[in-house]
Order: sequence, then structure tokens, then C-alpha cells
Amino acid sequence: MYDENIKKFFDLVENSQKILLLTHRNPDGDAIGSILSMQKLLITLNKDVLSFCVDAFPENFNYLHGVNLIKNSLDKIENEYDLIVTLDCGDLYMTKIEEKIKTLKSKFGLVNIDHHFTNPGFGDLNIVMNEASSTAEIVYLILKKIGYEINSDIATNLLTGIITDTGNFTNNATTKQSIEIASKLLEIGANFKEILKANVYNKTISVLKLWGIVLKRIVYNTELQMVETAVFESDLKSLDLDNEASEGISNYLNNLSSDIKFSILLKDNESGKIKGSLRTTRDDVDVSQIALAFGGGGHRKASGFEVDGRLELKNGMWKIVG
Ligand SMILES: [Mn+2]
Repeated sequence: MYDENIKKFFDLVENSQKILLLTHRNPDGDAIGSILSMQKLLITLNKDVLSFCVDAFPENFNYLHGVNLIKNSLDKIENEYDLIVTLDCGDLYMTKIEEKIKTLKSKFGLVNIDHHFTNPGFGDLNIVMNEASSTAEIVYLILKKIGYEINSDIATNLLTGIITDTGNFTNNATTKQSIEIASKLLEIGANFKEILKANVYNKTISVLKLWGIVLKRIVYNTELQMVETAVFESDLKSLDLDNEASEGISNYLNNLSSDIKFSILLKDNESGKIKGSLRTTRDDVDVSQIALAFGGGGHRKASGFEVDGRLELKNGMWKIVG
């Protein structure tokens, strides 16, 4: 089925001239690595491509080839395209421009390329591979299938996506295939040193201080065997940090021993919304189901949600109150 869908996708690409590429809000290394690689393919094919993300890419991804071409302003989006492609979007609302997309005319509709477990298949054509470590891995498979020659820049883009989504080859998304593909990307000349520098060895003293504050707030729910902690806007302000600074804390909580069933990091940004990031390393826990119950989604081992409310410590537990 995948081979067939990749062929269909490439037929649509070949018959299209104006193509809109989209990825999700708060873009991570996979969102960025996969949209940039797809962008490069389309540019090579002389397509008229617009790559859009509602949020600007974090600066640590500036080493990636093609970042300067990404548009963040809605008025850059035109009304008509031949093809729209979403990358790494578990749902259309993850683009944060869902309503706008519905008003756009697209001759060949929308292609949804993603690996999220909870992806409902919102595209007219869906290349959704749950078993892929990352969307970058899927883009690699697409490029291979159509015989596109991957150069070292694209290899760096794709490896960034794989490394981000596998948590540096530690989480459950890490498979034989993802490691094999990573190894091929290294062979092609992916800049592993640069990727590590930008994605792993990139913490400032303020960021580590923030982690300290948040780790100190950890509480343990014996009944649910769950660990919870919270980060507040005031923490970020006191250390002169932006929202991105709390990225990585939820993954760090996942280093807990496996007698803990799962962890939740709750973020109160004082806008009346609470964001939750859930993590587990256990096979008998599916945190995407918990996130779904709160209107979110994601993977079995890593998921998230956003609900209205604010955070309070009540009876020794962090609670979302309305
Ligand atoms: Mn991803």
C-alpha cells in the first residue's frame, strides 16, 4: 500500500506546478528536517514551492539547508495551489491554520505524510506509517523510491528528524530500520557533529536552572504510579527564557525507572491554557489514549494535549482547575 501511495504522490507532484508544504506549530527537528527535505526535492524538480509553518523555526536549526526559505506569515499563502502537502502533522489542526487551509483551492487535494499513531488520515492521499520513527524516515523512503539522489545537505536534514524523534536513538521509535537509514545518511555525509551540537549539547545555564526548578516540583501519585511536575510562565520570566526552554524536560522525566508508569509535564503559560506532555517507556501503557481523553493526541509513548484552566498544587498533586 505504501509503495502504491508513494507512486500516487509522485504522480501528483509531477502533474503539479504550485505546491504548498505545511508542517506543525512549535516545529521540532522532525517537522523541520522533513519539510526542508521535501522542499529541496520540489525545488530540484523546478516546482513553484511555498513552505509554511505558523511558528518561526528555533534558531538552533539554522544549520539546516533551506531554512531561510520558510515562510511564517499567513499573507504569503495564496488562494490556489495544485497540491498541498502536510508533513509531520498528527492532525490538520496541528498546522494551526486549519480554517485557512479549508478555504484554499487545491487541484489535486491534500497529501498527508506523517507517522503519528493517532493520525486520522485527513488527507485525500495519506502516507501515514505508524512504524516509522519519524516523518524524516518516511521522506527518506519516498526519495529512495522515486530514485532521487540524496546529497549531504538533505542527509543532514533527514538525520536531524530521525535523531530528534528517536530521542537520540533511545526511545521506542528507535528501530532497526531507523538506525539503518541513519547509517546510510551518515554514509552520504550527514553532518552528525553539527546535529549533536545543535540538538543535544545546546543547553544554556539558564535552561539547566529552569530544569532544576521544575524537577524540584516533581510529585508522585502512588495510585496511578505517575509522576507530575509543572512549569510556569513566571519561571521562564525570572530566568529570561522563552517557551522553548522547557522543551526536553518531558523527555528527561522519561529517564525515571520503569516502576513509574508514566510522567506528565504541565505547562501554565498564564494564557488560560494548560499544555500537558506525557511520556512513558512501558509497553503496557498507552499515553496517547490519555492525551486523546483531553482532546490531544500523539504516540503510545509520547503524547500531548492542551486544555483550558490554570495549575494549582492541591493535596500534594498538580491539578488543572477551571
Ligand atoms: Mn515526528
